[in-house]
Amino acid sequence: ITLTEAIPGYPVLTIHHTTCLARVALNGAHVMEWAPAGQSPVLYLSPQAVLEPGKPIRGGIPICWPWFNAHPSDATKPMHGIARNRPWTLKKANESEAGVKLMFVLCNDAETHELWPHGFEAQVTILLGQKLEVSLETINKSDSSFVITEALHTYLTVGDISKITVKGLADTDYLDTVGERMMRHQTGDITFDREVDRQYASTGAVTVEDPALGRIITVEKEGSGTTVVWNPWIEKSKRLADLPDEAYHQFLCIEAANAGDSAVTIGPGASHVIRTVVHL
Ligand code: TA6
Repeated sequence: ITLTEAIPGYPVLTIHHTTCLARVALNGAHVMEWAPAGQSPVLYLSPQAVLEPGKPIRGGIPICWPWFNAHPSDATKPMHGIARNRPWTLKKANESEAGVKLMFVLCNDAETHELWPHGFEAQVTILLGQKLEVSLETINKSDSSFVITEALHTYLTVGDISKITVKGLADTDYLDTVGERMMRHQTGDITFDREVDRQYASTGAVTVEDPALGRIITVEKEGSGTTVVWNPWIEKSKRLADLPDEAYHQFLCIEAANAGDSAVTIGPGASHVIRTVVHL
């Protein structure tokens, strides 16, 4: 494990382990890259990702918290909350035969209070090995309840989006946010020939079958009632400055989330954990 600041003020942990290679930015406690030993990268990182303090990274696993998408009542607040656009404190970095365990903490301060007026401690625990596990724990340090929505917004590298099959969400209801927002029902597996941006009411695992790369990626989760599936396709890719126009062919987001009906109410002193595990 080495901590470097190739970009001044932007510390990144580089992990070279027998089980995997990875990079994790302290900005956002953000897993940027992960490749199990002997495999090509599993996470997608945009070549145009902006690596600047305070800016979200396009790719890897953005931590979207304590709200998912736009702030529920104030559109001037940052998309996807306050976690991915500020530095987290590295509390632990342990190496074992199984891999590397990192633990980051974010506590409320005057800045976060401006954006989200609650007392909290958020902890991100990352296990980097043959599998990748990210857990986000929210601890309510205040004396009143609060509600969060959240997503571990995992970008997966795929060989060719038009040949991808996503299994595990058949017969599930979802909120389709493309065009007119409406509830729909998923029959059969998910394939891609247009923009897809759907919030499935599901607690189960998902598999991404990628014949072009000859592999199947499994995304398991705990503490999550929503699975978000997103590919921007052509037009939205063009609108995203930190994403090459053609990049939509090579990635897919499978996000362990809590949004809509699965928003989480956390009582004073209580805590909640959402976890995602990615493996081949
Ligand atoms: O993945 C769901 C989503 O809300 C999409 O609508 C898209 O906006 C994506 O997140 C990325 O959001 P970002 O703020 O990172 O550009």
